[in-house]
Amino acid sequence: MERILITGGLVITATDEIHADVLIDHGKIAALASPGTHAWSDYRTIDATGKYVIPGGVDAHTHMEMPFGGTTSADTFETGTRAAAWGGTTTIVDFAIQPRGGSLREGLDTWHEKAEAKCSIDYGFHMIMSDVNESSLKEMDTLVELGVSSFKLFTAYPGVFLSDDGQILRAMQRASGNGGLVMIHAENGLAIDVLVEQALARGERDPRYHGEVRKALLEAEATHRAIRLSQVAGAPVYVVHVSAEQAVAEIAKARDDGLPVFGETCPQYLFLSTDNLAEPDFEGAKYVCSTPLRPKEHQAALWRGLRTNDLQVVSTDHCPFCFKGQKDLGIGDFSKIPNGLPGVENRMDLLHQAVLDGHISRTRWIEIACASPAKMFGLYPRKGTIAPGADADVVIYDPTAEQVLSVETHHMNVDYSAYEGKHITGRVETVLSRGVPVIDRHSYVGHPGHGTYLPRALGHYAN
Ligand code: DUC
Ligand code: ZN
Ligand code: ZN
Ligand code: ZN
Repeated sequence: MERILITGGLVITATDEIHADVLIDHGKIAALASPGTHAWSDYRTIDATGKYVIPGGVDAHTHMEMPFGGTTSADTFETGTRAAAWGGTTTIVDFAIQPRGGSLREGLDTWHEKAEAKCSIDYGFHMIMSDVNESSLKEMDTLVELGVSSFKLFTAYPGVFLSDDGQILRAMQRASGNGGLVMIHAENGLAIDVLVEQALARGERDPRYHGEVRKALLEAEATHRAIRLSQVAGAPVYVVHVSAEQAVAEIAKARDDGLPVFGETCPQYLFLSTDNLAEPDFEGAKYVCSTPLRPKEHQAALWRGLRTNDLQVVSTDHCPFCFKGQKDLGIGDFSKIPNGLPGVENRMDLLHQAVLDGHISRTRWIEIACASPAKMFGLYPRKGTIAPGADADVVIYDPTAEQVLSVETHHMNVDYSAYEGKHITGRVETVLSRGVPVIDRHSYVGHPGHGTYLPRALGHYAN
């Protein structure tokens, strides 16, 4: 059916809440109309009475099929994008990885092969630069032209991903010329490696020590350094997966000084803590990710940052590893636990719960989960809003349905839920991707290959 009319719902965008009918034609939003004023004769109706009509979620940070620590993240593009759709996300931006000693183009080609004809929803790529040199710096310009307009660099993981300050400065200078955005994984990886070695020598081997050696101060230090380098380069910077209160403070200070500095946090830092990392019988390994979970006291600063727009985006850093067969690589040595948490399916629900818990408003929910990531990464207004001309990526969300998050009911290809047993009020009912149903009243009706590659424009960031 090419024409769809969604009637009776409350349409929520980053800026407005209005009772309106949504008219969809040929995969695009055609119009928003006063309820009952539609003029079409040939269309399918979706009754959204009592429901929210929201833009599909934009998850700007996922790792499908990512090689890490001798294993590979458990969701493929097929399983991961299907799970995303179940959770009301209709766009992901995943991270292609430049092989060390190889080119950006090689990395991009590899990720295209992984994703091609597999995705249920639309997808784009960022590029992880693990080898900054003359030739990869030049290649950044080409990548921007190919729609890969953002580049992740690491101050962590020496020998694998770490770039030194000179390399980071050069990449930022290049981005300042070509309009690309440098994203930084900010943790002082060299200092962390010293602390890892010392902890293991003391016999500290359990998952909870992962949180102790990856210190908040070392996240704050690397965040500060990235901000200063970006200032010298005259380039914007986007700090990924911010978890420490002190790192939020660095970003807030820079923004108060008028610098184009942006921050992302993730649901795991808002809802989980070092209490989870300390779970007995190696269960803490389920919660090992980097940056690490922090003591609960950090959460207030993250919520505040989201309210004050010192943090602009919540994405998942979805990087699932099974407890059995993957996380257990680190039994007896926490530093060998593959880093990452599953979450691509849970983000929209957890943030809706945050609305009910009083942390954020409904429009802010849509802003941090849909509109801001789309703007930041050159997908707006095609993605992230409900407005004439936008892709009809639309979620019918039931704000009163009750659900309990569990491995028994989730669709991610991983043998545990990081939020097992958590009660959520609110549930995705129907999901359209470019006007095509992917989830229809709690049934998956999509197919691999519906999702298309999204070449992205340059981001437009409003400070
Ligand atoms: N952090 C994770 O937790 N997983 C993948 C890479 C990263 O930086
Ligand atoms: Zn038609
Ligand atoms: Zn990272
Ligand atoms: Zn990541």
